[in-house]
Amino acid sequence: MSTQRDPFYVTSAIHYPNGEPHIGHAYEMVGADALARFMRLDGREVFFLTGTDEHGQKMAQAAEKLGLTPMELATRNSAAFKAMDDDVLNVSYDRFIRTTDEDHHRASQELWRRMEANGDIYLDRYAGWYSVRDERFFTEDETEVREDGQRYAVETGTEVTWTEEESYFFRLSAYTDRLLAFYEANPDFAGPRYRFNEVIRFVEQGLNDLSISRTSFDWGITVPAPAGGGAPSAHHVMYVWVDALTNYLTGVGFPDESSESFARFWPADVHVIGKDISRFHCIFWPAFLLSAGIELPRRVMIHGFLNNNGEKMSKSLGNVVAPAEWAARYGLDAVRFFLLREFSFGADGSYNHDAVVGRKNADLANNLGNLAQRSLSMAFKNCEAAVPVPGEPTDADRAILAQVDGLLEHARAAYAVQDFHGSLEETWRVLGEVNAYFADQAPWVLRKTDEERMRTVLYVTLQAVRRVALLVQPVMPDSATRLLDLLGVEPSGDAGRTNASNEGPRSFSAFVEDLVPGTALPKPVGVFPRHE
Ligand code: ME8
Repeated sequence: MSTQRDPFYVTSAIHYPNGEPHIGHAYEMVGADALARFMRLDGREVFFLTGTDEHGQKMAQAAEKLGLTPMELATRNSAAFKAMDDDVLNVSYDRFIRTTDEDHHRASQELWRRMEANGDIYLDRYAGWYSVRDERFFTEDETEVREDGQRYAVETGTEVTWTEEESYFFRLSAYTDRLLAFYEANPDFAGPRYRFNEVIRFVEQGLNDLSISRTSFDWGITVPAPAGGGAPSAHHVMYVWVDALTNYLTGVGFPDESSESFARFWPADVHVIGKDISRFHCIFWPAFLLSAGIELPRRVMIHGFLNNNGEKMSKSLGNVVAPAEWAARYGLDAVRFFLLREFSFGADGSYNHDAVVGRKNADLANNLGNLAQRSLSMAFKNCEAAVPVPGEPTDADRAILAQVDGLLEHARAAYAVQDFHGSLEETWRVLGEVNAYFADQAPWVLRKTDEERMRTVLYVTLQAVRRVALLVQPVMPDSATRLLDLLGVEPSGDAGRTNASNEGPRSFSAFVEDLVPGTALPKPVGVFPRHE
């Protein structure tokens, strides 16, 4: 009988397919994917949702400029985002949702009905500033007129336009106190703390009601007819963020709350999003759910922005890097490793060629690749191509393995708060210790003086490499798998992705197991090449 595994529901943001995906999108997907893979390997039943956010004025305008219908543009670029996940980044999502999917329309309308039934929606007129680029309303004092005579949003620097139309409103103001009480009771609801604090400070100033429908264009989900009868005086489509946030419910079966999937996976464990959309996820989203009587997600992880050499990426600066170009230049796993190792997920980060090559050569080729290749080659040549039979361990052997053994618990604590960087940093600190051990013990000298001791040192080193390889699978799935193959570690079969494309993950339950002496080893080949 199989025991039911503990569910874990993780989502990325859904991306606007008004253009092609860039490395910022890739960064988010790599983080969310590492988290999903980690939890699967650690025995959780994972559902990982990603997709594209296809409605709204930005999409409608972008399509018009290209002479396409919004649906044509969405379909074309949504495929580009999916191809990035499938063909470039090796992202192990379980569903790729499009907000134009039929079930998503039903889910969004049902959420709307519930908020309305709770008395939180009323009809009024909106008159104010709107940024199409940000799909966001701004009050006058959040904007400024610049030298060119145009008005811009101060926070995001995007142009705003005067918008005046009939609109439905959500009584967000009524949720100020409830949200603050919720944050207080759930200090880990959002992370990192400094970004959560920004949200809290904003709510403490008091919230205004939110315009949640538009009438000046029709590319969106139709607002359901008012429950009390009577039709609205204009054709309303939902404000794109109402429908966008609802994707997290649709993805697991809402509005069918009795569905097995919804019961199992809702509330979401982690929404992975970028810092520019923290208010939508930490304020609007919980308020909508409170209104609709739906449980709130457990956590929102707010990652920083990735810049190019310290500069913001933008089409006008011409420094937008295509993820596929990067993966082709450095190798996908080196890129994934760099993105999660170089800076902490919550902070902003910057990349440049030298930094990526530095990580690839020092951390991967030298510290991990060389150690693996040297210990495996020695075992292959001097121990009949098998895992060596160790003698009695010394204090040095026990001490180094104790450090390696501690890495799994460290990783669990780190991944619980999406601290991928912290986990990798500690893993590479210990790997440094293993390298020092290997150099001190000098098995190539022992080969001539004390063969049993040589075998023991090789066994201990391979044991350490094996545990490190197990732990880095979420970050570098292909390279880690190849290394585990070289170490003669059997795939566990039950820890794969749901829509499996790569075979052979080994679950963390194997972490405490030992290499079996005498297991045949294949001829070793380098897994982490140097960047020349
Ligand atoms: O905001 N570095 O979509 P989006 C890191 N559709 N992350 C970045 C980034 C960068 N340079 N640029 C963007 C949207 N991102 C909405 C989300 S969710 C219900 C709706 C991140 O395509 C950004 O913070 O503009 C967001 O999390 C994601 O990429 C999608 O951005």
